[in-house]
Order: sequence, then C-alpha cells, then structure tokens
Amino acid sequence: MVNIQWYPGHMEKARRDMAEHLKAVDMIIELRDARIPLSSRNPILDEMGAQKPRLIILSKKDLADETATREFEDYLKGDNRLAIAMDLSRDKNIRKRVIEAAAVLTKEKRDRMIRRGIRPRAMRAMTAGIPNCGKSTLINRIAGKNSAKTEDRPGVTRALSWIKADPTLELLDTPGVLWPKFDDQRTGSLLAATGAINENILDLKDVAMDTIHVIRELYPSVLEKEYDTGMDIRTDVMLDRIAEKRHLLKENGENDRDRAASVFLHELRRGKLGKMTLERIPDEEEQESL
Ligand SMILES: Nc1nc2c(ncn2[C@@H]2O[C@H](COP(=O)(O)OP(=O)(O)OP(=O)(O)O)[C@@H](O)[C@H]2O)c(=O)[nH]1
Ligand SMILES: [Mg+2]
Repeated sequence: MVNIQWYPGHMEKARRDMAEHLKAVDMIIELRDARIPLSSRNPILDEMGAQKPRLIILSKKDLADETATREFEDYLKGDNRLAIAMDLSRDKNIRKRVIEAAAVLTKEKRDRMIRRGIRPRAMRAMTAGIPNCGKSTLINRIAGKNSAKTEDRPGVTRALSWIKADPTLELLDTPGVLWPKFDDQRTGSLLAATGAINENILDLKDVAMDTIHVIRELYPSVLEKEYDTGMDIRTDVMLDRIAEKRHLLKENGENDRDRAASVFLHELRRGKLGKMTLERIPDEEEQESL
C-alpha cells in the first residue's frame, strides 16, 4: 500500500472558514462517496460539528453496489442523523427529498423558535465533504443549474458561498477538504482511486495496484472478466495483463504499465467494471464511530 497525503494550504484555510461558519448553521449536509462510505468520512467534520443534525448523502450511488449501499444507509443513520444514497446527476426528486429531510432534522429548532414567538427563518445547512464527491452538483440540483461550478476533478470549489435553495432552506457550498493524516494507507488509496485526490501528486501504478488488491478481495471475478487477467497471478502482474488487453505498449515494445494504471482507474471511475463498493461495514468489535 502506498502512503498518500494531500492537504494543501487552501484546504486548511477552508477548514478554518468552515469552523467559523459552523456556529451559524442549523444542520450539516455531509456528502460521502457511496463507493467508499467509510473512507470518505471526514474526521475533521466530526470534530467541528458533532452535535449538529446531519443529513448524510451517499453520492454516486449509480456507481456503487446496490446491496452494500442499502446496508450502509441503514448503518449510518441514527439519532439526529439521516442517510440517503443518491445519483446526484440523474435522480429526479433530489430537491424535494433534501428539503423534506432538512425539515425533519431541523423541526425541533423551528418548534423552539415558534414557542418563543420568533418567526421561523430559513434553516441554514452547510454542505461538506471530500473533494469531487458532488457538493456543487447537489447545490445545482436544489437551487437551479449553474448556481455552483462543477467539474470532474478534485479542488474545483475554492471559497464558501451561500445559496438560497428555497424559502425554508439556505445552503453553504464549501470546498472539498481532506485531513492532514489518513488513518491508514488503504484510506488514501481508496480516496485516490475514486478521484478525490489531485492526480499530479499520485503514482497511479501504486494506486492501481492497491485498488486491484481490494477488488480481488471483494469482487474476485471482475478483473478476470474485463481484462482476462487470470485468477491466481500476482497483483503486480495484473497491470501487464491490463496493458496487453488494452494494447498499451511503450515505443520499445514493453507493456506501458503507467498507462495501464491510468486506463484502469478511469474505467473503474466511470463504472465500466460494474457497480462496486470498495469497503464493507466493519465487524462489531472493529466499530469505533460512524
Ligand atoms: N456518476 C455520478 N457522477 C456524479 C454524481 N454526483 C456528482 N457527479 C460528478 O462528479 C464530479 C464532481 O462533482 P462536483 O459537484 O464538482 O464535486 P464537488 O464535491 O463540488 O467537488 P470540489 O468542489 O472539487 O470539492 C462532476 O463531474 C459531477 O458530474 C453522481 O451521483 N453520480
Ligand atoms: Mg465544488
């Protein structure tokens, strides 16, 4: 497994800005990637906003394993906490579902305002999550097209901005943030494999090999089917098989393992290898926190 860190200055600044704004928000909309619902949990967010009501949206549901997604929705919900999986690009009723979930989660607060004779104002929700997980896409689906800039690379949104979604709800778009140190190297590799980390700092061969290792554990026949890899070969030989299958050769005729790694990761990200969730709910004794 490779050791990856990506915590540039703009993320530390975003973290400080978010901590500042958190005091003024009524709830958090935390986006996680449905393909990695555990590795895409940002521990910084738990430190900053543990007590706020939280809607967890598992994004990119269209790319994840349907059974695993249902299990994770169930596992992640709890007190003051709802979890819903979505295809943010294609699902039809996103605006309605988010506004309804936000109303449920902030009901107590609004009731308290009414009891005190205060006219309920729009509830304020901070969207937060790792880079490239769909925060700006979600805001556009709720508040109207092109309210926020989106692109398929990590680090597009750079500043916090308030967007009026509805008379009952205001949303704060935030830049994707990671954290200074990943718990383990598998977390770094999974974040890299799914597109949350700037590719310029990565050795894609290492990321690809770590990911191949994970896929062979969870979906043993997928790589065999797609690339004719053979079932028993060493993980590092898999990149040669992928290069052969996709005709990726260097000028000297050797397999181009760098391009094989890049092609493999892009095929994985766009779902060509099928719907996959790259981690599982931990056994009870391994569970620390959600
Ligand atoms: N397949 C699929 N793609 C999605 C989904 N949600 C977002 N995307 C795509 O993921 C990419 C990143 O989306 P953004 O909304 O820019 O992500 P972000 O979290 O705002 O990213 P940063 O601002 O860089 O942190 C875009 O290409 C979106 O079209 C989804 O549910 N399914
Ligand atoms: Mg964004």
